[in-house]
Amino acid sequence: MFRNKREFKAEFHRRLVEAYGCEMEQTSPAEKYLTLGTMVRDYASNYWKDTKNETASQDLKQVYYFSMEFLLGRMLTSNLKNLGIYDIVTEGLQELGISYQEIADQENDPGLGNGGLGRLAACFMDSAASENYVVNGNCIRYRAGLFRQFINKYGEQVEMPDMWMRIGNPWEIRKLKHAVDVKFYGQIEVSYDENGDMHFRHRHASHVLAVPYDMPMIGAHTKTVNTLRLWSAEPADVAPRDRDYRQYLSDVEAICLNVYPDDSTEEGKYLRLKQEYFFVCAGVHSIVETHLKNHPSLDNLGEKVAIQLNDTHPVLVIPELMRVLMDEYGYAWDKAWQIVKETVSYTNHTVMAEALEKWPMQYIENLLPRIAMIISEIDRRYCAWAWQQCPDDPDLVSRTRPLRDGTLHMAALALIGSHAVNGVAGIHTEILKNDLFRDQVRLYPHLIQNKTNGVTPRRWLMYCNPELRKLLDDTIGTAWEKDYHHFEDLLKHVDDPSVQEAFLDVKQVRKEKLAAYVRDLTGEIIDPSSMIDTQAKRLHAYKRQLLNIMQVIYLYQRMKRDPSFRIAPHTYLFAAKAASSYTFAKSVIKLINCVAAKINNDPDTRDVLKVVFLPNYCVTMAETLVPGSDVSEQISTAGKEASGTGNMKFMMNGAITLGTLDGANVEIDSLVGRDNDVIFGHTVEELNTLQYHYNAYDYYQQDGRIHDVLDTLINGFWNGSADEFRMIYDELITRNDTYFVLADFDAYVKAQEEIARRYASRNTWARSCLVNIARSGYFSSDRTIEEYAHDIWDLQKLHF
Ligand code: NTF
Repeated sequence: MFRNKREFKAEFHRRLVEAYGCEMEQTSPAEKYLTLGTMVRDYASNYWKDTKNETASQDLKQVYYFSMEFLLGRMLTSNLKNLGIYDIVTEGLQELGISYQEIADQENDPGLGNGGLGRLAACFMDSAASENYVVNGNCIRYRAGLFRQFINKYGEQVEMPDMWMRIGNPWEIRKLKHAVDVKFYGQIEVSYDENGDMHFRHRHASHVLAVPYDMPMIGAHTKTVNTLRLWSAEPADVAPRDRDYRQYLSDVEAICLNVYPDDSTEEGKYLRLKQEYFFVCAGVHSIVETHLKNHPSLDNLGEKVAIQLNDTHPVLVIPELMRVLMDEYGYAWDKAWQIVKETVSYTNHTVMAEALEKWPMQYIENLLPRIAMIISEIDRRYCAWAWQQCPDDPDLVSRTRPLRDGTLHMAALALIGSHAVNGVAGIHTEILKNDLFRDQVRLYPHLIQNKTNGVTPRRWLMYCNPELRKLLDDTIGTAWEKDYHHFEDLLKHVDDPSVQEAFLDVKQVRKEKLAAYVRDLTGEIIDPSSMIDTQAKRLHAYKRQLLNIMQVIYLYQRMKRDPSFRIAPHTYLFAAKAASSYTFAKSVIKLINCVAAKINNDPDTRDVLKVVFLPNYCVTMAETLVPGSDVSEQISTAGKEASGTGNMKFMMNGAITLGTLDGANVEIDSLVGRDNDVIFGHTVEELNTLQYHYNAYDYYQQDGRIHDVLDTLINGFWNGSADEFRMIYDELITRNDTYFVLADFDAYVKAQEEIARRYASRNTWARSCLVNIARSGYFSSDRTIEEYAHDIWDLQKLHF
């Protein structure tokens, strides 16, 4: 492997010519990217091998993080910087007359997720490797990603396939030797041996071959390289039984075609269940295979392996591991159950009722007959046990058992089969304990714990905002880069005017970069000296992008009506994908775009008010959007956003949170104090009372601002059609405003006024931003991973 710039240049040149059979100058940027990516992967391969060997020789416990999503973002820069070879490579390329940026821009974001849950998994992979914990990912290799979002001339979202691997994926390695046979459908034949023991044979199954592709997860400034294993479905070498051959091929193909386009509602699709079992079965098989290479039996599996279930999507790990232990390795039920519970733990990421997965048992009986038998037995044993625990509350059993009215409740199964369950922010965990899983807390008082989410400060500060990194290095030294506690060293400097000025300069540079990005992407010109206020996250009613755009409409109407009223220049940026079947969310996107089209073209207001919707929000966009924003919109209905992680990224880059007391905003608020954020709106407790007497129509009647804003939704003001946004109007008025948008409107307008007031005093504003950065160390995913390792996984670090 290359050790310096000279060797890098020679090797890069040699590899390009050998791979493409032409002069280096004739290769395309994509070919250069693939070559460079492959070189970097190979560079990491020695460390990768060492990590595997050392894990085995130190007989270390390792974690498998099962997640349907890993929203990695581009890997090239992150890998180069984590490996410490960024300078060698970029300078080497420059000497060869090649632009690094042009090469880096060839990389597509891997289409392996939806939103927060998948991005969290990616931050965890970075932190675990960087902290020398052996944590491997287990996921699906989706070929067409989620979707690429495009906005048409009517302002509507259009979905296009995200063929992210079209140019190839240099990071992955196909590992055919570890392929796994996964069985669906068929029947279970039961027989008894001479001892009376039962045996189960899966007959007439439809076989699918799960082929793993491994991606290295490279730690920063360490030799630890973990594995993200992506499973790909291929036709098996077994004749399909009783089914049409071409149908079989297309059924297999469908399994890894795309990510379910929804991170908050469960569509209940059969294919989704197939995906879930597919990657669970393959993942469990490879864990067992690896374990048995180094240990004589599976008796100590729970001591050497931890399996983390990222939400309920992989919960079939519980019955699948039972199946393997009993049917393939002859364990009795009780011993197998003990091993499963020791091994498995579960993270809940949402309390939204529609997002809590439920499956008709009939689907499972049909698709996974042996798994269905095991689930029924788990349910039967659970009922018998729980009945004895709480004889005073006979209904408790029926409220908490996994099988209710022929439906499998995945969260209930996860709770029973795990030794630890966690929420993702303080308030969320309290809601789990006091509300969603209240009954289970009676049965297992110590089961539920909190692990507040985090984000990796490498991708989300050091690499995406080098200007801020330099300011921190110059001000407090570099200790914060390796130890998140040292972010707080900045507190000593927040009152220093020269640091404040330097921060404002950094922000200005980042805002100019963002403005250029917005112009290239949308053609819109935004003013980099205006206050840039950003809401970037999936589009969902509870996140209330609607409240945000309503406030914009209100400002516009007020300025139109009263020429003496003018705001300081504001730019409102939105970026959000809506699930393809989520009509309401798509309607909000259209509203934002229609509002933007009108306001941005109005000479009366366009110098002070600008609205831009940025299409196709993704990790790469966030890397420019977050550092360039002044205000971080975190305005979900209290109690609905489990944590949020965008809030942490904005904070880390010196944006001020404008938010409700929801998710991790609560912790941000207690860390920075009310002088350094703007909090508004009803609290969870207040909403718990208000819900019984809430009447949205009263707000419409009594608040002229709300009245005027809502009327534009049904009078054709935005695009000439009176019915275009009636659905939104009806949700607020006829359906009584499920997410209390109108109840929080007044407070939100005042909060916007407050933040504008603060923004006007540049030095106090800068001071607040610095306090936010200083306090953001707590939200490093290095801290979160330490807590999982200590409290849930009982995991030791790898020593090199
Ligand atoms: C999301 N959940 C939550 O909605 C976010 O608040 C949270 O920050 C992330 O998880 C990460 O914990 C989901 O995506 C899902 F799928 F559970 F709905």
